[in-house]
Amino acid sequence: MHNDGTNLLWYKQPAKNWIEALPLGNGRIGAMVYGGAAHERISLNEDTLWSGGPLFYENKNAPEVFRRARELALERRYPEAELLLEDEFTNLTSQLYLSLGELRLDMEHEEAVENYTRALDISTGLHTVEYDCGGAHYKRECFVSAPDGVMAMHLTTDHPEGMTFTFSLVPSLDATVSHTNTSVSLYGNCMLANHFFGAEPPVRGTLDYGVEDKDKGIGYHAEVRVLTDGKSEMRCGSRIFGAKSATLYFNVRTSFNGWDKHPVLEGKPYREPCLEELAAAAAKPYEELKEAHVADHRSLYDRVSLELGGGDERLAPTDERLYAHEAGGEDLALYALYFNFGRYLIITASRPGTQPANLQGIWNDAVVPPWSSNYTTNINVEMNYWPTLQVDLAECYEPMLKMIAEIAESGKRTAKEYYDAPGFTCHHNTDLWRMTTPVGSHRRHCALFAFWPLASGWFMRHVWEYYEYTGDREHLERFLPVLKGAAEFYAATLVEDHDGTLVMAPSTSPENDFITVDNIRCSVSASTTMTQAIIRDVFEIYIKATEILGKEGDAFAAELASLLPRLRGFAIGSEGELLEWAENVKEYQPNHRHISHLYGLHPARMISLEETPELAEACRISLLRRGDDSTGWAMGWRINQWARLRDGDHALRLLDTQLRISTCDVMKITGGGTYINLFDAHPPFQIDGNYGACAGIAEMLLQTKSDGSLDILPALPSAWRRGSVRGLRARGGKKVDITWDQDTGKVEVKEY
Ligand code: FUC
Repeated sequence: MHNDGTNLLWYKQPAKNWIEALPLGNGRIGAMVYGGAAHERISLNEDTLWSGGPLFYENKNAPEVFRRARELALERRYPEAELLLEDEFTNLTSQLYLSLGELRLDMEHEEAVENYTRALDISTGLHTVEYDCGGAHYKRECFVSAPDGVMAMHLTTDHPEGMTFTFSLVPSLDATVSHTNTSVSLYGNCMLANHFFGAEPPVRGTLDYGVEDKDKGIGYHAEVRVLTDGKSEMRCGSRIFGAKSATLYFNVRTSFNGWDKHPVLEGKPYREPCLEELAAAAAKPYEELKEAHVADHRSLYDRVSLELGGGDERLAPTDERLYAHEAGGEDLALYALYFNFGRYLIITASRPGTQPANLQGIWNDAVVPPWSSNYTTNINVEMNYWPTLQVDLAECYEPMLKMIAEIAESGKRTAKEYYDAPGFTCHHNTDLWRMTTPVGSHRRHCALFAFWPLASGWFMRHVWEYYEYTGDREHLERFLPVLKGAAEFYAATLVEDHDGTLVMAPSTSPENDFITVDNIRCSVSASTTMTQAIIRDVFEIYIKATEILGKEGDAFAAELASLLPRLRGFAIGSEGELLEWAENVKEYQPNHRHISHLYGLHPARMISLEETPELAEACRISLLRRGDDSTGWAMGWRINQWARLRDGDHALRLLDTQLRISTCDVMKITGGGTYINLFDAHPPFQIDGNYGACAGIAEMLLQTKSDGSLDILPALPSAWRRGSVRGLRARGGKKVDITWDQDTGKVEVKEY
């Protein structure tokens, strides 16, 4: 295997735990391979395996509560407004993204294992384990195929008598497992669990799987079967012996039939499709299946490359490289590897027709995962899609766009029943069932995350950016009603503040609070910079979209245009920072991980060094005040912000901090980093940081100015002396190759 240190993760020991295992996926099936020589474990997921079913959390008093909270906020009685919202506006939490279980493989090895390696080639999506045992060589190759829809694992040995192993599926949920000599199936239903959800996600063991169909959750059928030249028998499960080679095929399908369909009463068939796909894949020669997988993977992965140079340090095992980097050793290729790994995670987690990447992408081994492994929409799911268009993977954006279109439907009821407003809205969490209501369950200090009906607005930036990068007018036409629905909600909820400007009151700034003049910790204000910026963004996007589509006479666009100059804009605080709330108040946590008020600098483009230098400087001061050290995603966001401020050295400093090793897998809100499998550590594992950093690196190398011209190497760190990047996409759809040498000052650019 050719290794230049930018496409290969490899180790001299198997994973000790899940955060050392290596991810495979086809957008739908997720697999984490531990790579144990004698005892292999592969943790398995399916992207529609969630608890629950369609459900709307009603709150009949919500519109009245909202009106009262608005009055209180406008009267600057913030703590009262906050308390009211927390007590009477919030509701139950989202559903859980579940773990399916594990494929276990136990080799009957009697002697010690030697010369062990495991590797994931991210340019092909192939995982390999190789070792010697008892004088024989063993090799195991594994991948999850998008074209054939299954996972395959191919085992070979040159042992004259072949190998012996047993295999099984170990469920995470209450399920049935049944074996034959050559196959194992695992099936059951997820928990409907809605009625179990109290203030917190449920605890394992208290989950209710239901007895009658109406009370059951998503049905699933998983199966693994083996083809081998060896023999098989039932002994401690399915046992294969005397095999020179064996191929295991795995598939899983669920009854999920759409966000608004009961998963059982209106579920779709899943057992037969699961078995049919499995049979079709197993009918093909293994090499053919593998070639189709590699060709498909490469067709996406090979579109972009990054070369930053480097020496022999790039050949070391990945964990050793991370430790050496943290100790201050130079490893330029490590940045390229990390960037490529972000692209790999897009290809493996998001494919057309699959669910968008959630907090953990599609990989989760817990029944009750951190933050339910849901879609957190006040930064996290947005960040998951930041790099996708930049690295020329527009088709992998489809799941996000589809979710947005579905939320534009499900969120109408929340707009109506919580705000008495037209259009649609979505608060800070959603799930497979496209929930849009505010969570929080009446807890103290929940408003800072729960009261935030701005996700629907932020999503419009994604709708817009897809158009910017692809120029796809049909997409814009299709999404025009969605853009309109988002704008209608905000247009209807705006209110005049005492200075005559229009604000959305009350407002929060995810997820920070401030100290009131009475020295009370509070998150609810009369307006916040992020809320105002998102609303402005939505209005401007709708207006631009109607212009592009030749709908100049659009009356609603004219109405929005008349609101724009009245919207409260950006302001600068007493320390020169960009103001976060309506007043110049002290942050409760000055170094907070969220930098929501900088939305206008990134991801939006309302603030720039060229066009609004004073505001850009205010953003710089805000970033300095917040500091670099934070959770994984928060550092990822900061990389993008510093890139927009054209400070490549600061962006690289953040990347270096993000690359420090983490071994912590419990929930913390400080101390982010990277696990040795290159997964981002919030901690715990959260995939947004991987995507955020990947986008940040692209942003350091290429941006597009507001006049549409290319901004080449806007934030190139001085340490990246020579290099090249190929195939990045700019807004406007151009592909760009750049080669640079900072010593000679030579930069070559190719646009196509
Ligand atoms: C938001 C963030 C947390 C975490 C969680 C999933 O609440 O503030 O840091 O990422 O989402």
